Amino acid sequence: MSLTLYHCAHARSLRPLWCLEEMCLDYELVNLPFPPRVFAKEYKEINPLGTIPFLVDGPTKMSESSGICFYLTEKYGPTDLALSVEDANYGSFLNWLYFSDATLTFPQTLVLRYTQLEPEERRIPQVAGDYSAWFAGRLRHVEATLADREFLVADRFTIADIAIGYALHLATRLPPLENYLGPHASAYLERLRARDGFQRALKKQNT
Ligand SMILES: N[C@@H](CCC(=O)N[C@@H](CS)C(=O)NCC(=O)O)C(=O)O
Repeated sequence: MSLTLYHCAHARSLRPLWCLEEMCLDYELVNLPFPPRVFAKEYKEINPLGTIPFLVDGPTKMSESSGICFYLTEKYGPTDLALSVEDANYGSFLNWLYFSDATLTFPQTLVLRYTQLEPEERRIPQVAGDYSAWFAGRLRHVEATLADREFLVADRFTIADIAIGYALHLATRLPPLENYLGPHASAYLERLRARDGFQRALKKQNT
């Protein structure tokens, strides 16, 4: 096995980094400045998209954070971090994995871009406001789900919690969204952040 993960501190690559730590796999971590497209131009020779994460596993190359977590559990499991297709919660498990980036992190990215990343003259408060409201609406589904459970599916910690937990972590780091989490989501995020695997992942970052 020869796994290499390209990462920027607190970016979406934290999902696979956290997963690698929870699974205690051997891997090489390459920490990059953000955005690598600007500050590590040579990175485009490795990942032409210029985005992170990027996982290299022999001939396998992947650029989707939740998809990489799924790949790691399938390829290097069995592990309790994943559910099998026979599990009654399998559909829900997959739905949370896709929901994490397509529905939660997508609006967060627009808020980040139009409040912080763009130069002052290109910032657009209306975009930030509209997509903050979008995020708040989608977050209600997470808050309601966590009202009666500790983890999202199957009464145990899985990569669905890594994928969704990262979006909650990012929200607390984005000023327009930092106070958006309800009491259940906030308590859940604190439980996730207390995990050894998450703490080890944070220590591997360049901050
Ligand atoms: N859907 C992808 C999105 C990857 C992505 O856009 N990553 C962002 C950082 S969180 C990035 O690399 N942005 C820098 C850029 O676009 O130049 C995923 O889930 O990993």
